[in-house]
Amino acid sequence: MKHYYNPMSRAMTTLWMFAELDVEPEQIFVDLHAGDTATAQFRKINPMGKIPVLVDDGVVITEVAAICTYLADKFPEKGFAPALGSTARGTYYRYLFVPGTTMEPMFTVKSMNVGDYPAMSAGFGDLERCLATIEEMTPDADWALGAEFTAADIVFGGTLDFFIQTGSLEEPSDKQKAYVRRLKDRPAYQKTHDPSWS
Ligand SMILES: N[C@@H](CCC(=O)N[C@@H](CS)C(=O)NCC(=O)O)C(=O)O
Repeated sequence: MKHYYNPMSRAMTTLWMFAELDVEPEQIFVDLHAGDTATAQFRKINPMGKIPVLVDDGVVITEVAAICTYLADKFPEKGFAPALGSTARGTYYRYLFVPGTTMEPMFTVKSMNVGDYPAMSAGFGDLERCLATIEEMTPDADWALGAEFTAADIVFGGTLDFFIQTGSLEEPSDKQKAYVRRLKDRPAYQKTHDPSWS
């Protein structure tokens, strides 16, 4: 498996996933400032010119959530995904999908100071609804699915951490801060995140 990454990017979440699984792929450092994602060679792998990218047996997997979901399924013995067909699986998918479909576009729109837009037709709604969703989904204790830590925490928790750290989520609640603290206490998080992120 080849993992295209840069530790100061969203690829820190897939790096973290590998560390949680205790799996070591071939790591390919991508220098964002040197324009590595704009080369014809890289665009052939990912036309979006984005990292992280995972290549497994010639198959290209892009998107943080897709890579984490794929890895959780590839190493079922590590217990990072609930059983197929269980109701927990439904909750799990929600935590995997909301970051990319709702949190990412909402905070991007917020950072761009876009004026009025039709929130009813925008899939990510408006900031108030998005913040309420994040608050409701943030676990009071333990992890997204209860006692078991899963890829849902890496994708949802990693995205929450990212937007708190970048200041996009301006006033995290006590519950959100406590959840992110629990994530940061994990050895695999500490191994893969620059100390300035802690
Ligand atoms: N939706 C993508 C976003 C990935 C992303 O935005 N990556 C940024 C770094 S944080 C990137 O590769 N930017 C390089 C570029 O656009 O050239 C995912 O979830 O993987």
